[in-house]
Amino acid sequence: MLLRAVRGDITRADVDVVVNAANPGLLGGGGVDGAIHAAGGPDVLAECRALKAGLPGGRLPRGQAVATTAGRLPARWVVHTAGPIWSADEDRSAVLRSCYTESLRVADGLGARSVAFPAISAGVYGWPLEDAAVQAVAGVRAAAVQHVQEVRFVLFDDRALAAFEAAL
Ligand code: AR6
Repeated sequence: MLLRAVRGDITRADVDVVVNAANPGLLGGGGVDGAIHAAGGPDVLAECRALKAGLPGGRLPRGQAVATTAGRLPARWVVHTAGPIWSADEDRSAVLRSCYTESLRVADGLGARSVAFPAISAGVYGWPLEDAAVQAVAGVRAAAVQHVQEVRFVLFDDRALAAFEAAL
């Protein structure tokens, strides 16, 4: 797998799979989740609703991942994962790494060759950016894949890009 970091808007990424930093309720939100649903359109939300109906308690456990098609996005699929909320008292980093490993497992199962990730948990969920980047790279490197050849971290600003470049 080739791993690289670029600056940009993930909704415009020309890849097979875009990973969404969602929440366990799966029905959209702010940040990158809001941007993916806005750009992807109502079909993505409708598929999320259907997936949610099949989950225990209607919730996706943090660190796990599910796939929908990508609606109007250039990508073919969106893989939705719910990151952990940052805690200074509890080490939740295994859950954050799992978001990356599980998302890649799901993407690989779809036959995806290229996957774009945002900086999961590094926005609303408050994870310190430098460590979010370290966990992201570790989570990706822990994945065993057959089809995925490229993992692209698509970062919204220069600070996030610098953090991921350092982690890589
Ligand atoms: N492209 C790439 N990165 C983006 C984009 C974009 N279009 N928009 C934002 N980012 P966040 P979280 C960056 O808050 O911390 C939602 O309400 C952003 O700058 O989107 O996992 C969900 O529904 C930051 O670096 O995700 C959940 O409730 C990174 O994406 C909650 O927020 C992640 O920020 C998830 O919080």
